[in-house]
Amino acid sequence: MRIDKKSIEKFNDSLLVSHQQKFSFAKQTIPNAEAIIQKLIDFNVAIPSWALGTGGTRFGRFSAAGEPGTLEQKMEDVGLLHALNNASGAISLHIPWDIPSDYNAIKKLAADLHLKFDAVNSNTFQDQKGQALSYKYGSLQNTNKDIRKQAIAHNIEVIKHGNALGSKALTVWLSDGSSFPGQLNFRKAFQNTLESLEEIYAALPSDWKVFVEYKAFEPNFYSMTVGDWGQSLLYANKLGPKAYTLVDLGHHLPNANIEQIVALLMMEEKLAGFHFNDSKYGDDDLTVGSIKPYQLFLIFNELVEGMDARGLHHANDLGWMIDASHNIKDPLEDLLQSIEAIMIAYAQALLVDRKALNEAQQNNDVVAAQEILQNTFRTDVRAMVAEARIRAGAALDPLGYFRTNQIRASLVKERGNTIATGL
Ligand code: PSV
Ligand code: MN
Repeated sequence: MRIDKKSIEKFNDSLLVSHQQKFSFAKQTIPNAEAIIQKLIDFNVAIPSWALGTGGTRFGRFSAAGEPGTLEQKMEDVGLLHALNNASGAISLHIPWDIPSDYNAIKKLAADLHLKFDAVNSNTFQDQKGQALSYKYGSLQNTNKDIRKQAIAHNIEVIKHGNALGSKALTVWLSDGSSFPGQLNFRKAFQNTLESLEEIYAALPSDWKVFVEYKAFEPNFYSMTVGDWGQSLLYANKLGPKAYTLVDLGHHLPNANIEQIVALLMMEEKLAGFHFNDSKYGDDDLTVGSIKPYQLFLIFNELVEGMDARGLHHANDLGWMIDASHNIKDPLEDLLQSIEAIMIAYAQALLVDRKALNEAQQNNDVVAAQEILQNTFRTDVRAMVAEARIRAGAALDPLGYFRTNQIRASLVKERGNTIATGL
């Protein structure tokens, strides 16, 4: 299913008067409004192929109808999102869930939908049907060399698929670790993992990067072999300039100061980018900004400050992606909400008065520093974000369009009771 530009225009027209009132107020009160709008038009967040279907917990999965059953349909879903919000112009594939059967046809479909291929992801956290050796006790860390070799070969195969499609990065997330004290020699597990990663690194095309994603716990509950940003950074530093640390917001222990982690990784030129989501307890994979919107803003505040300090291009120089699971919401509605939350946090971070904040920090004026950040966070930038969308030919209110035009009902009619592959 494709969304017709004319129907978006018609929908926008019905909301235009009220939007223009809000936008003209925002424009009068926000300095540099035009420059901010251009940055919002340029900004894009990749959608993971595995987030287009209903996820589940270990207790059950309540699938909805009309989920994408094929890679092509997953891409069409991302195309729908992108047509509505002009901010979802890339898809991230997970191998072997999304192995393309015809690269050229998939590339053509991507071009038709104005989509790029973001980082490709390897999967050594599950055993696949017919797989010779099991990852039950880990993959790149495994004490058995043949298992490590199999996992290395899989990662190299993922690079080949990604390269054929035009991806430029491999994301490695390992479930490797241990669930009981004594199960693992930590040093040997680290060394095996490093040696395995070195072989994968050597297979990267010259213009590729490898992103090492860390996670504090789950599925292993005593130790994770890439358990935090320190460990990931160790691997990235030892591997070389093409290796970076990837931050998934749900992969920290409670109350971790993620904005500080981000600032320091950027300082070290080792921040790969993000898997955005939100959480209350652990890797809850909830809608971005649904639980801790202020934390999201604080992260973007550090990002904008750090990217500007290093002269980075906001839209292109870091990897922006969502990694979420939708257990009770329609996945597409959830993703629209997540992107909106990201755009709002980014817009607010662009508004921060950096000069005043610097001064407050320099003078140890704690009260002023807090006022600057909180006043900015409390500024309503929704009309700015909507204006950026309108100017790019997308929907003023993407979720409103999705509901008014009953997009899910059309997908169910078209696809039937399909269930997406993935987790
Ligand atoms: C692991 O929890 C993770 O965050 C990794 O990014 C995986 O690739 C993804 O979720 C899907 O399982
Ligand atoms: Mn992730």
